[in-house]
Amino acid sequence: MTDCLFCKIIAGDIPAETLYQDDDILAFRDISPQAPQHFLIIPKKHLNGPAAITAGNEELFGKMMRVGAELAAQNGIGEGFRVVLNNGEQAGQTVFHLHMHILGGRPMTWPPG
Ligand code: IU
Repeated sequence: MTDCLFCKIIAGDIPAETLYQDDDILAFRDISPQAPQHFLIIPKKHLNGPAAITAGNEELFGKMMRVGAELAAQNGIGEGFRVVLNNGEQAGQTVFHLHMHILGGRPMTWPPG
């Protein structure tokens, strides 16, 4: 999508600190970290959000989670990290390209705000 900020990151038109990429996914540090470690895993194919995961693309979601957990371990938070997926404005989604937040490096509280 031409007006999608994360598609522009994938295309290299907007800079990001990349942690990992392959043909399917890209991982990069969040520009406004909410914890000492905060990065995002996104599919290279544009999907609006978690609700766009279907039986036809669920393997992609599994890969996002596997790579997210591996990156958590590589960045020293493998024993304690939070996974966040916001779907829709009411849930706090601001970028409408599916992304998995991985956060860690500080104590987390529950429930989230
Ligand atoms: P949300 O789940 O849609 O609220 O999260 C979007 C995240 O994308 C948010 O944490 C932003 O800081 C982050 N982000 C980014 O890392 N780089 C960018 O260029 C833009 C947003 I725009």
